[in-house]
Amino acid sequence: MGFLSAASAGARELRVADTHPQAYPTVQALEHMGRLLDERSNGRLTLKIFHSRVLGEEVETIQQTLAGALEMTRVNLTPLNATIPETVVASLPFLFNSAAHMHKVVDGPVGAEIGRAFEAHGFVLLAYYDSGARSFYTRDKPIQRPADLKGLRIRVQQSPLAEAMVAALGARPTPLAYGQVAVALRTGLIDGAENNLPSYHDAGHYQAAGHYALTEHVMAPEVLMMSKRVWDQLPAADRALIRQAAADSVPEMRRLWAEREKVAAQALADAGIVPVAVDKAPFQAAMRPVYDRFATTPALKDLVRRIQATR
Ligand code: GTR
Repeated sequence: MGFLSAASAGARELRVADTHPQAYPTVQALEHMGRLLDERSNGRLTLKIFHSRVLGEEVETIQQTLAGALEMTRVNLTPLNATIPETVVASLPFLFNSAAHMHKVVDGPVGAEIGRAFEAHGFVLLAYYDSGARSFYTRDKPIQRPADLKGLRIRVQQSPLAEAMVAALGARPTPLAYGQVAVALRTGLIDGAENNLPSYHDAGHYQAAGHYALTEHVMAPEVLMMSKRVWDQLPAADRALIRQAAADSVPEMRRLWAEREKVAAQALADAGIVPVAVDKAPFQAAMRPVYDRFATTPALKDLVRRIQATR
């Protein structure tokens, strides 16, 4: 008995939630991280992954993580906008001009600064993961210019910024949890939504909304974060192991993501869906008031400027 309790001293299972199913790259990256942590701690630190939103939608797992009832969650940056003001910056439309630009920013000083801002709000940022670019898709008619969105009910993530972005394009923003989008599209509660190709395909949204316009308006990354309440109770050596395993899951995630973007495009083509290129300039021009409304403080404006200057 004495031996057993000594051997398991400090053992800790860290629960992590993800909205996506097991085969999705974010969950695969968490599995990779879990293997690294397990190996490097000799089985003392383990990840228990709750995928397929069994612990709830993103706004719920964010709250559970804040409370310390859940150790970690993997969410997109945008549903954090109302909680962590600095996340707004990286969720702004047409801010990143490529995946390479986004990588350079999140891997550099601006990414670290946004990461530190999580701590003032009860979270510890462990990793930025890829999320490609989000584009609009619709049920009934294709979108070629902003005027085509006029009056349409477009689902957005639960974020004031996401709502304002869609409103600035003349559509009616409809905030819904991710798990409700497929049914809302099927039943006609909404006319369209916006997401990257892997999510559009994986969640079956393409089955109801077959017109995908390549607006590529938002490139907000995914984030893996931990509850600061839990973090503060961990020994420094365990924190270092967790940070390192999370960092080491990033290259794996990038590889899986690039692969998945191709697989999704092919599967969609097989289903007869070909994303259509659009002129992005008028979409981008419509976003000026959104920048004015959300990048308000000198600190936020400075982050925007530094991201734009990152080459
Ligand atoms: C996906 C993202 C999810 C979730 C979803 C959404 O691209 O990976 O974490 O935020 O979008 O639109 O709700």
